[in-house]
Amino acid sequence: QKTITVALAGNPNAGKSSLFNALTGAHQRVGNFPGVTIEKHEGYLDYKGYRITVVDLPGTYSLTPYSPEEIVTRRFIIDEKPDVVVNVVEGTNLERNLMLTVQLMEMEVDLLVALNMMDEVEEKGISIDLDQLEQLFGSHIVPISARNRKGLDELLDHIVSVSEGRIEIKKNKITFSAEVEKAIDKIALLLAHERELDAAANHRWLAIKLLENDREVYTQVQKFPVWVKIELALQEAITECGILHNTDPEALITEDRHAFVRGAMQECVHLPKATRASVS
Ligand code: GDP
Ligand code: K
Repeated sequence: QKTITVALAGNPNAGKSSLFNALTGAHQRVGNFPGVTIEKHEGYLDYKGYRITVVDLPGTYSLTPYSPEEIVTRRFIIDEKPDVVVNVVEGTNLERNLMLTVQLMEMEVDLLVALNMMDEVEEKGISIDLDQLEQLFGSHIVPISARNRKGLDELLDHIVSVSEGRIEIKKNKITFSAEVEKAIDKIALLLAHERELDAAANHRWLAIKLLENDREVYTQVQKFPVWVKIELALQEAITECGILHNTDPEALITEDRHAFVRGAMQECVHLPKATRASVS
């Protein structure tokens, strides 16, 4: 039987467990992620000739290594290489949720966005320009309501299409500030020439993480001969960002992500016009 592995990622309360339950029903088991006490919920369903395994990753706001949830999430994505990552996003709380979407985008995975709580989005009269949002994020966006089991077949069809390569995920990249981009390019190139690094490693992502002072990635890369040169490039980036922006690369990267998300919100999301109070 053909198989597809799907990982669900999203902010706490985005509706991941609801979606997980709606998809896998009784076919679930609970284990642990390696090395941590975080529960791993795994289940499966059979759909159009595929056995689709669904792993519910812990809820996270970010992909920094500052909480076990975040470490588990990104390790799973990097090490287990799920065929599709479904980012469950709360449609009524898009701005905060899209900050994680951006970071998943940076991992250059095959990403689908399940825009959840569409019932509430409609009830509140929020309009979301899905086409434009897809353009900006380079991922397909599937509106769903996990609690009402709406849009699930569309989501599953998308999952199958992505895994069969019939839907192309554009893997858009955010453009960070010029000094950060320069440093990313330099460090990524150094990493590309490091023979000791795993051939499948994502150089751009590692470079971004190093500029963010990511201690996990630091530990990983520090043992390579190329580290001396990377350290110089990092120092140079810190100096330049200090002179030009009065801040460090880490803060600049976060600001740039926020700016990207805010721009997307302005372009794509329209809150209802204030309705006149009824006189009843
Ligand atoms: P998780 O933390 O991401 O696993 O989120 P849950 O699945 O526990 O959902 C968080 C809350 O949102 C719960 O109260 C759910 O009942 C509710 N919820 C989930 N999906 C939907 C939906 O499509 N529409 C609405 N209105 N509520 C939802
Ligand atoms: K929950």
